[in-house]
Amino acid sequence: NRSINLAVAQMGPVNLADEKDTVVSRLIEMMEEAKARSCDFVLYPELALTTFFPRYWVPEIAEMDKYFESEMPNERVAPLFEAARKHGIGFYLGYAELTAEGRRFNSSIIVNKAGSIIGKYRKIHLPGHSEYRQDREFQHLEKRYFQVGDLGFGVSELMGAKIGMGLCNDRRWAETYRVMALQSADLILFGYNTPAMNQNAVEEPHLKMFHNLLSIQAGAYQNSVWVAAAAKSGSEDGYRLIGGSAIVAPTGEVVAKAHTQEDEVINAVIDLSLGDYLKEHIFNFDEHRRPEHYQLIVDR
Ligand code: CDT
Repeated sequence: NRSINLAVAQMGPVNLADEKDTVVSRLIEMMEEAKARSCDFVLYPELALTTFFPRYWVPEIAEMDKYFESEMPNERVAPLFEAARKHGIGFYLGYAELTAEGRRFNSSIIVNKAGSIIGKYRKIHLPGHSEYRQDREFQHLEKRYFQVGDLGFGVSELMGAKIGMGLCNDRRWAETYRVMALQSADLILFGYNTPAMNQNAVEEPHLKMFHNLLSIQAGAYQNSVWVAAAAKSGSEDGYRLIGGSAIVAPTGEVVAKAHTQEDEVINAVIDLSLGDYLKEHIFNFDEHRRPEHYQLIVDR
């Protein structure tokens, strides 16, 4: 059978004062834990190398450049790529990307067991706003610091699987999963940073975790795919992020879940054939989808 021993490396907080070298050491430590459990692949969070800086407003966007990577790999993250080669483990890493033309993206990559980048994604559903908002207790400035991704939702072939990527807010949108499932994705990976505090007063705090799990469980089931999501969690300089990193089967069932808000590795051996009966029957796309009635979805 086709299977992958998949690790999800949830991270505790990264504070403003934390150096990237220290963060990379934490990532390597979790990779070693994954290696000790014979894992093939490690999923790290969104913006894994830095604090979740879009919560801070600065007048000049270039003031945020220190949080961006203008090369990948680069000197500071090279030890992570070396560790992947040494241990024979692939990984997904979320980071802020600054291109040579000065474009900024919230990006993720898939790196294979030989330490080579084989897939790249730039976040498409950017939440929040682009200007400082006085009416908000908490800023969420992803629309200020990042452009909408221009690479679409693709899939990469690795470990005998078709693997797709999204980042954080993408996991809440049905279209994200469906576009990749239509390319026969077996596994969809997300890194996330979800603030624990209410952005609007009407939402109960417990709904943050409910909606996190609801989204990835529904996405998995309705598309017959495995879904894994890795949080950056805990209190970053007083701003709390939810944990709840999880691995979800194509049945929609959670098969592994983090229980802390710290650096924590969870893993599961995922059988890539598990969703086959769903793909053949209830979610047989060719048999049962009716795209001629879905036009509105792409028209607006
Ligand atoms: N990082 C990220 O995309 N976070 C969003 C917060 C939405 S509230 C503005 C999320 O969907 O979890």
